[in-house]
Amino acid sequence: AFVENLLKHPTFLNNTYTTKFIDETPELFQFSKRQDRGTKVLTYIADITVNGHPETAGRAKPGDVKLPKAPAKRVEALPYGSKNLLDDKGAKAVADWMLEQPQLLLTDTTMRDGHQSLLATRMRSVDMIRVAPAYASNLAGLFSVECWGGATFDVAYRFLQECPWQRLRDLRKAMPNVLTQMLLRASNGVGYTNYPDNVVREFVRQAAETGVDVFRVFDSLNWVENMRVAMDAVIDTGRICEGTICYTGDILDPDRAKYDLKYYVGMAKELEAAGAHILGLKDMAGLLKPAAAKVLVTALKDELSIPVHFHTHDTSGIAGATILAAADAGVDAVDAAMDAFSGGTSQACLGSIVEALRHTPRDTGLDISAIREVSDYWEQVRAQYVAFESGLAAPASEVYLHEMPGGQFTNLKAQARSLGLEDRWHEVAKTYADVNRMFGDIVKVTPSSKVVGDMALMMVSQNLSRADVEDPDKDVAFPDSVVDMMRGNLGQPPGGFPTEIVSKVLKDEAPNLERPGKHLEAVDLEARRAELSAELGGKAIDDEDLNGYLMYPKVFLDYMGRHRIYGPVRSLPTRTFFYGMEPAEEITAEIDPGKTLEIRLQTVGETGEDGEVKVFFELNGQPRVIRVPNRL
Ligand code: BTN
Ligand code: 3PY
Ligand code: ZN
Repeated sequence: AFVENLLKHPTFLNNTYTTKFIDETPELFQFSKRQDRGTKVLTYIADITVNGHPETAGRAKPGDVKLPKAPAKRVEALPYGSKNLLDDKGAKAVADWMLEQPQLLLTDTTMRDGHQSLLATRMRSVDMIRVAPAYASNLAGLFSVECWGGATFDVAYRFLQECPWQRLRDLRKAMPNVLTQMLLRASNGVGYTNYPDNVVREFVRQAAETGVDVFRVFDSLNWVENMRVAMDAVIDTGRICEGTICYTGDILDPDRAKYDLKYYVGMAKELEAAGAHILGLKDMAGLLKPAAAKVLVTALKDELSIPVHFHTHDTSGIAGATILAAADAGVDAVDAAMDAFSGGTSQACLGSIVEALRHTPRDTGLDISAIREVSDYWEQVRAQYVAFESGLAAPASEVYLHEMPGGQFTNLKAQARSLGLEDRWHEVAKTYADVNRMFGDIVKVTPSSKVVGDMALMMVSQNLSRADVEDPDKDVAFPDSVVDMMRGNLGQPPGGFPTEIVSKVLKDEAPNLERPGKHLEAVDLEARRAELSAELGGKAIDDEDLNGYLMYPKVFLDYMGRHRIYGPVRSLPTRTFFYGMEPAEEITAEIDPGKTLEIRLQTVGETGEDGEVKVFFELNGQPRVIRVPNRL
């Protein structure tokens, strides 16, 4: 019936549809017969096999990759890990333990920032869950595994057609002894805008319940005032609150005095006083240089009584040196990515840090052969995602000019490409730096980094210079996100935004200088649950789905609409998800624990008069024919 609705739809008949057609055309979903999950998954495979996946069209294709094989468990009984300590003794005890350890503690970022920074966040849950038992058994000495939050939440719904909560639940179950970690944008949740306080609290409560142990909480303008709601909510759950400074500028550069040592130490003390169990030092662009790290970490260790956890990116190629300098200065924990997901806009190489520190006082104690095995697994995983590789071919000192976060770099480059500005990339980078100065030299991290990026792209595409934008006699149409930020809807940077740019953007409108959440009315959660239930034809709505809807109403509904047609496609192998199947190929997909679909593609028929293709499968040994429109 779906296909009938589709084929009769005027947009479809006129050939004016796009890949968003299904999302934007709810009446297609009005059919009575509910299909079983096997049929839905076959419909998805048939559609991708015939039409391709819109996200991989025209991109590099993986070679003949096999299903990645995870390393075997080296021990049967799971070693006592950081998560066991949290469960037994609580968050404060974990922080105290961190301070007592001589070894440098490590967080593996592969499952969050690693792929966010190298593969536009496109890693699918199955590729993570398959290797999680090897982490629990062979790498239980890790401090934590960063595997949730940041951009992974909306990308899961939006592009991977899967539920981010289910990913978290499955990972937690497969790694019961190691801390899971997420990145939380304070009042911006895992979104790009400030949410009402009760939405932020409810989101944190649910994230803790489903499986997050360590919450790295930051604000995109470093405004501690705007972090308290999220931090308090984390502390209330009994989980670990990592109150985080975002590092920008250069503390050793007298010309960047706004963000000097005193500024960072002051902010760190505010976060400690606000109840942070750990101080996060988040160098999202990789600007902290080795000599500056020595000064900053030494000062933080002197002034604070909580542990310090350092995060950086290797865009410049020098992150390893910075990490070793931080380790020398006594930093308690650092982030790194497994070798195959390290370097460039991602984190520094985990295995190499382990080796560099071996036989030194900060020896991590991790087993390098276990790391190599896991990295070999990640290498096979990465090969499946070549369509999303878009990073740096070589380290780039240009990062000290533009100061773009590693997690934004590839995205902005892709946006530039789609606007036809790819060969003007260095101009975009330079303009990004100009915009930063024009906005008063702000912290650039999601969502403020997106605002700066939007402005830079607008200026380059319209050939506007900073002087043009600042010219009081010149009319400039600012991007919505710029207007929103100048209104104060992301909060205030240190010292506020320059009045000239605020009045140019807002004209006579007065900005709000108070905490944005103060003016947002609490959301009636049960009313929203009822509204969502009605949207989905009376379906019962659990708290996870409600939280997805509260964060991203349209993205969530689009996901649910596609889920009704395509079913549990998260269980498909990655190659199948992005490229469909070849004739005579066989795959399996575990749609529930113990319930596995055995799928064989027999053959793809010719396109009929009606524009439809018959795709012939065997599903668990039974022949099945699926009809899909040929949209090519
Ligand atoms: C997107 O770009 O809309 C997300 C990727 C998922 C799209 C799948 S591909 C086959 C099917 N047809 C659609 O219109 N959407 C889904
Ligand atoms: C995010 O918020 O997604 C980031 O990675 C910021 O660095
Ligand atoms: Zn990062």
